[in-house]
Amino acid sequence: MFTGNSNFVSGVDSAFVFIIGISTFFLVGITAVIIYFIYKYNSKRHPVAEEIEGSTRLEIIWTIIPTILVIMMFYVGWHAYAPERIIPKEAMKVKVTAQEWSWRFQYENGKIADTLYVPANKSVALELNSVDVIHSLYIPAFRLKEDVVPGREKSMWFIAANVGTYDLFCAEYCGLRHSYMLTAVKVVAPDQFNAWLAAGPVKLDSAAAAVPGAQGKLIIQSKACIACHTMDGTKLVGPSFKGIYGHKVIVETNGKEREITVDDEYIKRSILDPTADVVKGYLKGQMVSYKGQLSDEDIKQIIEYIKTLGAEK
Ligand code: HEC
Ligand SMILES: [Cu+2]
Repeated sequence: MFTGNSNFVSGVDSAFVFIIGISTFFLVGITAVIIYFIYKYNSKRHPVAEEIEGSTRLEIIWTIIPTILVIMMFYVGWHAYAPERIIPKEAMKVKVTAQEWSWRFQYENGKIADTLYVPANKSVALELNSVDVIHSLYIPAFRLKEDVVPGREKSMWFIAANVGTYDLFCAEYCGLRHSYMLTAVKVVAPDQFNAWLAAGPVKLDSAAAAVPGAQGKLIIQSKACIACHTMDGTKLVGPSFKGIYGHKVIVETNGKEREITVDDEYIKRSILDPTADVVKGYLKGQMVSYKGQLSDEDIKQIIEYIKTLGAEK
């Protein structure tokens, strides 16, 4: 259908090569003339300065030729970039939420993932939202980059040509863990994509699922909880899950501090209503509710997993 990994690659690459080509030609040409003049008009050879008249012919040439070249560069660039603004109506919509410091992709059926799954050879439109600062969604292999600005509706689209995995990351320095905003676009065959979309959160086969907490770990990874929570005791945006189960934690409830023990009910409340009990030392409102995105069964699995994460804090 087209060369390169997306429908925009050949246009953007041609514009790039064209402009770099012209620039290189002039860089080499002008440098050569400078060196030649340094030699030719050296003061030893030309001790007396000489006055020269202007040359109308030369001036016309060096005005017209660069003007034509600049217009050609504009045309090549326009031709490559203008189609990025025309989003096809039939494109599959994915809502993208950027947040310090993760990406969330939500599909029309409500499925949420931290990796952008797309079918090959189908137009995909990304609706870009930021809940905090300015981020920038960059997929180098597709030659696509667009700022994600809070309070502004922005979008981008593409057709991925080849099955494969490509980097997707934030290209706008957005704070301390900006570099954590690295994930992938997974381009898969259309029937494989439909199967993925129809399936709920990823399920393990029975042998792997028998390991305590295995399913919960997968959910925590696929729902991007790990953008803010670690399993090894390191604090990120939120507290680490290591050793919290069965231990006491100081939370603020309705403005009052109280001590509670982490149990099933507390974890469930933390996930569905994160602002009810805010862990001391962390900011209220950083974590958003996962109501409607996680089933009771998912939450049970997450709790099973947290239980396996060591006892010491
Ligand atoms: C944007 C960052 C962010 C994401 C994403 C996030 N959380 Fe949180 N989480 C926090 C913060 C901040 C706190 C502490 C403040 C509070 O209690 O609201 C917290 C608190 C918690 C607590 C209570 C921990 C304790 O030590 O008492 C649990 C349990 C929890 N989160 C689970 C989850 C799960 C499960 C997910 C994914 C489905 C998730 N979080 C996604 C930021 C996040
Ligand atoms: Cu960012």
